[in-house]
Amino acid sequence: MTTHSVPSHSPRRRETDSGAFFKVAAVLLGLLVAVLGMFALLMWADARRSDDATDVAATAVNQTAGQSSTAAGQAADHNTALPLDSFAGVVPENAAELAEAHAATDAMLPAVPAGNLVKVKMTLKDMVVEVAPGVKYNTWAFDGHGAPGPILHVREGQTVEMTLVNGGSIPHSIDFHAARIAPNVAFKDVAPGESFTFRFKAGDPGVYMYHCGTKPVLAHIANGMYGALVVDPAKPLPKVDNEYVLVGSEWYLDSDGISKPASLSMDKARAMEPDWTTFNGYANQYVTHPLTANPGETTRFYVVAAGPTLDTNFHVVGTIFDRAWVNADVTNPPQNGVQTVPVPAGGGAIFDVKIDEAGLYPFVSHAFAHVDLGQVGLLKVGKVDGAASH
Ligand SMILES: [Cu+2]
Repeated sequence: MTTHSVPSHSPRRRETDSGAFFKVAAVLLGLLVAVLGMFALLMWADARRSDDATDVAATAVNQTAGQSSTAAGQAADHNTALPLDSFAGVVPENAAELAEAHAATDAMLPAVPAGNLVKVKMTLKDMVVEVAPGVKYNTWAFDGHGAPGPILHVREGQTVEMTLVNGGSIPHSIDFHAARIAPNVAFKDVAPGESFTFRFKAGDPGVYMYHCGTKPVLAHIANGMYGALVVDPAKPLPKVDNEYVLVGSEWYLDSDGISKPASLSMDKARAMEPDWTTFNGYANQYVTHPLTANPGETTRFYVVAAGPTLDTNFHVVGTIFDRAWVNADVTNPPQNGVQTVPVPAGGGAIFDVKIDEAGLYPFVSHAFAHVDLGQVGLLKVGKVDGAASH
């Protein structure tokens, strides 16, 4: 009978093996410690380098701007104490009156300029804007527009010639998501008082974000440096009756902004704890001054989520998207019969709704904390009285 002998070692042999094993293990462990030590050293050096970079940026900003010193100072301070003071919903007593008096940002999509070359000139400026009734904020934004910047509209194949004039007190830049271009060349920092012109071909249809890309980008976007560019496809989308552009964004305040303008709270921006969230820069502005449509018309919304960090979960109460070009991919057929579409920070999407029945149809970010903070408006269809449902 054959037996399969299990290799066995004498006790003596086992002892020897285990001794050798421990020696090898000790050597390997030593090597591991050395390698980990090296990694730790490299990571520490890297952290030091990025801290230094932040400090350099903060110093540069501190030297050149008054209100920016808070943001930049906080950018270098990593010891954020939580919880952070919230100014969410804090408005003066006459807020309703102020909201009524506020001229809502024009959300209508402008016409496409004629010709193959579309010249765009924007001047960046340090300016105070209102982000909610009676709530003032120190932005770095676009002269004549505030935040967001102008809605740009071109057709696929047109060339955009962008001239950025820096009328602010620190360096800024402009980054077009619609462009295929070397960012280190085109999206470079422009010093205060300087201007810079570059061109790109709008070869990819959709709706795109543009924004300042100067470091720290979180602070520059949070301070209002963003906008939307619509690129019509060469083969046009179905014709609709109304076209509106909505740019979602959030605001992080270091004070309530009532007795004096608030500036950026970098701590809150990092913690993603906004005081206000808005469509086109001002909380609830289209609740007081609704966008309009007639019964039976189709309305198209071009939505960009500028962030700086949070998404906009776009939904129109009382209807369903007949067509939704998710991620603004207009080279493929749209989705049909969709209720809510997340528009990611830095992304865009296009929505068509045909509404037959007169009424007040709220459009929201269905992440409802955002509705509470101001990211809600109304599409008023036909002649209606009364208050909105949401
Ligand atoms: Cu900037």
